[in-house]
Amino acid sequence: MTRSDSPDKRFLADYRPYPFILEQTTLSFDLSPDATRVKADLALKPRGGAEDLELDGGKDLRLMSILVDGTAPDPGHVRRDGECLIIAAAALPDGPFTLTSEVEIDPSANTAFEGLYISGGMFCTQCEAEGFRHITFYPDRPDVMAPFHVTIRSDKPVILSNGNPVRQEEGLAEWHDPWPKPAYLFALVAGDLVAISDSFTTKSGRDAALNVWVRPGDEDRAGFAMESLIKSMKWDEDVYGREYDLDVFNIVAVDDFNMGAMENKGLNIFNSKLVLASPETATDADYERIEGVIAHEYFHNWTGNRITCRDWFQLCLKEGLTVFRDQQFTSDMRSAPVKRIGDVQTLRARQFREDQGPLAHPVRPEEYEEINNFYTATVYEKGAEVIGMLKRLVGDDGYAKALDLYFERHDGDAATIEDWLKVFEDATGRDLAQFKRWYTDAGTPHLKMTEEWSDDGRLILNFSQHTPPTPGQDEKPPRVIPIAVGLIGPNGDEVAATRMLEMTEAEQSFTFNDLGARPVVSALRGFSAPVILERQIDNATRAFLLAHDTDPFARWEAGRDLALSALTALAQGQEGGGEYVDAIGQLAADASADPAFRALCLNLPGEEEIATRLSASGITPDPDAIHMARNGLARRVAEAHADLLSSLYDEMAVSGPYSPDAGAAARRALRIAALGLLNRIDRGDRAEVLFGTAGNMTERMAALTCLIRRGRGHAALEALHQQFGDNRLVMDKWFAVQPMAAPPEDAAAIARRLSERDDFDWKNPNRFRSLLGGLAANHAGFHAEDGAGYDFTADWLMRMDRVNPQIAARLSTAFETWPRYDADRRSRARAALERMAGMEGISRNLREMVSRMIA
Ligand code: 0A1
Ligand code: ZN
Repeated sequence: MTRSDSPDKRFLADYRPYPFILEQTTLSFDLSPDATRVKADLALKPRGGAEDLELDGGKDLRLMSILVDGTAPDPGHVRRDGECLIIAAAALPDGPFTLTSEVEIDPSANTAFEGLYISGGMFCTQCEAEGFRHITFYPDRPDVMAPFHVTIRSDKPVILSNGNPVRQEEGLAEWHDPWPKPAYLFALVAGDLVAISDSFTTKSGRDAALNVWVRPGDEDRAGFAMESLIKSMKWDEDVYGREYDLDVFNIVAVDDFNMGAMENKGLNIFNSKLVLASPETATDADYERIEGVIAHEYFHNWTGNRITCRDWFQLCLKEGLTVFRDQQFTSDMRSAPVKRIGDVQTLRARQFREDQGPLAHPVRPEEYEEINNFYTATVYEKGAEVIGMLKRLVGDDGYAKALDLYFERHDGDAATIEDWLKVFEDATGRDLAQFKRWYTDAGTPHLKMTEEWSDDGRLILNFSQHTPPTPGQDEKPPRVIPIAVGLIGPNGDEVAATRMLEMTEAEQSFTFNDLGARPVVSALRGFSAPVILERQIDNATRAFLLAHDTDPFARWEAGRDLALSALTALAQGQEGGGEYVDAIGQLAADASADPAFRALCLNLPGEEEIATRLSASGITPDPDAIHMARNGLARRVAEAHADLLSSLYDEMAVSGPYSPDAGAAARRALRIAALGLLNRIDRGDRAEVLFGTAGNMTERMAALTCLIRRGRGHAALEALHQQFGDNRLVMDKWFAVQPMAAPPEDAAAIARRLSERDDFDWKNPNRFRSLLGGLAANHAGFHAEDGAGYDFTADWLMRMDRVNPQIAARLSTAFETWPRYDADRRSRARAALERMAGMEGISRNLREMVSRMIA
């Protein structure tokens, strides 16, 4: 694709600095639901020669006036061109000047939740990536940074913006943010809010007031978010030496939010599901996620805000690094091995899936049509993996040195991946030219390993790497792959501790000498690189590793492999599973192992993962066969270990008041894993008792899921609705679990019935995601042979696209695996995609996604 024949695309290669320097941004808001006035004074200075001034501004901005140094320019020098306002160079002075504009906007009509909008009567904003252009005319690009001074008039009692408060009086607030920032970090909130408050003193003695703002009535569910914030602030000082830099840090919870949360400077705005938690309404997973996302947004203050991205192609610069940091934080707060295993599961479920399909793209893409479509698992999660690999290659000290240099050298900058890698090169003396391919080349490498043993005690490991082509990238030169390997002797003792092999060639061998007896190889320990490891290994060896490996990830992986090899065989009508059933029983009985680890091992791989494994080996997955194979194996585990599971279920009950800490959550996780298996043979009796007696949402949701799976969910669903009908977050779970746990053949019909309810408030992103995401999570249901899952999803995506294109585009990824299924399913999925593509007035967001998927 060349640039000239794709005018809708943006290309990394076209980057050019903004021709003006923005020295100061002064904004004044007069808030009103349908006629908000925004006045902007921009202190600008030309960088060099005479250039037209181009400002971004959506068609939804009503321009009331425009002045250059206080005077209206000749109307012939001002024009609007698409999403731009252009002031001709002829109308501008040679030196510094102030551009003043006034616009009117209608927040009440903003259903896309981008820019200034209203949620539950509260004014709030979302400006990343390009929302600010729906607020005022502005150079809306991350490399244009300025200090902001903001005055807001509103009758709302609480009025917030970025930075430090300057003036607060009835009907008016003034905020000043001294740290230069790009427009995407701007935020404003005005509403009837209450705060829970605390404070933090940084290590150099600066006091910061902390507030978590929620709607009145929600205060008692905000405490955990505050605790998480304080832990994050402390951790970033201890581990990265990063201090907070303003007098206040505000967090606001809003009900209508397209994503998880947003790191606006000093004023983080959160989806309320990532703030509000109580034992009765939130699960252990919700608590862990809240802690992690609060940390993530806080960590952005340095990795994202103090150092931002030069352009949106560099998104992984802030996101990959900040995800990496929040993963480190969670490992420190909870169990590091369990966190690592969870992260790998997510990576495989979301990023490997993306990489294997039509939406594959590099961690740093080189072109896009709609940047909001690139907030992906590849940019975020693979971006974090790439940093993990860098750290493994340069070592902990090298990483610490490089990060210190990064903060020192780039504070206040809008930086690039080149800057990032240069810092590592300068701090450690390493050449990272080949490593950079992890950023530029899409696709998941397949890493093949074979062993050669000779009786003189020598073991040779032969590796070869190969990355399948991805859209627009046929050739994949070899990458640097850190492969962590350990060796286990036949008696189960480790005979060689973890060694980091550094593969740089397409094929490469590594030798281990002086070994007494042939060891078992524990490869890719800690998941040292985001690759697909292919090795010849029999089930006995897998079971041996599951019993003896000293690396918890590799140990879990051995069990996973055992399960997957059984499930893929069963799904193809072959025999299998005996070794898995035996080995898993031993592990479940091992009281010395962390309950969370045992729970992870007891949970069978999901149907989606089985399908992915089959298709990676060139086999067309049959969703119904997979569903039956998985059910069958789970039932065999339950039958073989009924007594053990039943005693685990009883023993793991946690007494006393609920605590979301890792220890208690681990016990509940194991208890629930046992329940899920026992549910296959006890007709749902345990689940029914648990649903009625549990005092926490973790166990109640698990019990509810079990009941639905046994066709006994009706009364429990009624009861939950009775109790929590007015709690949006609980009702989101209620909407999600029904299509998710339904028998595949009913899933689409159930989703459709739910979508007809009055309380299916579909314009609320959480509610929409619950229902459509719930169906998409039911693998055999979404991919039902008659196409009902595809049709239902396409119908609603088209409806949503007119209201909120970002959400429609995001959920369209339900279709991203369609090319791997059989011809019938493919033609039904393609028809649904084509129906969407042909929709009149389709948004740029959805159009880009659908056309990439059909291409
Ligand atoms: N930067 C945020 C993610 C985010 C991106 C886009 C949004 O609106 C379109 C909202 C949030 C983060 O990484 O948490
Ligand atoms: Zn982020």
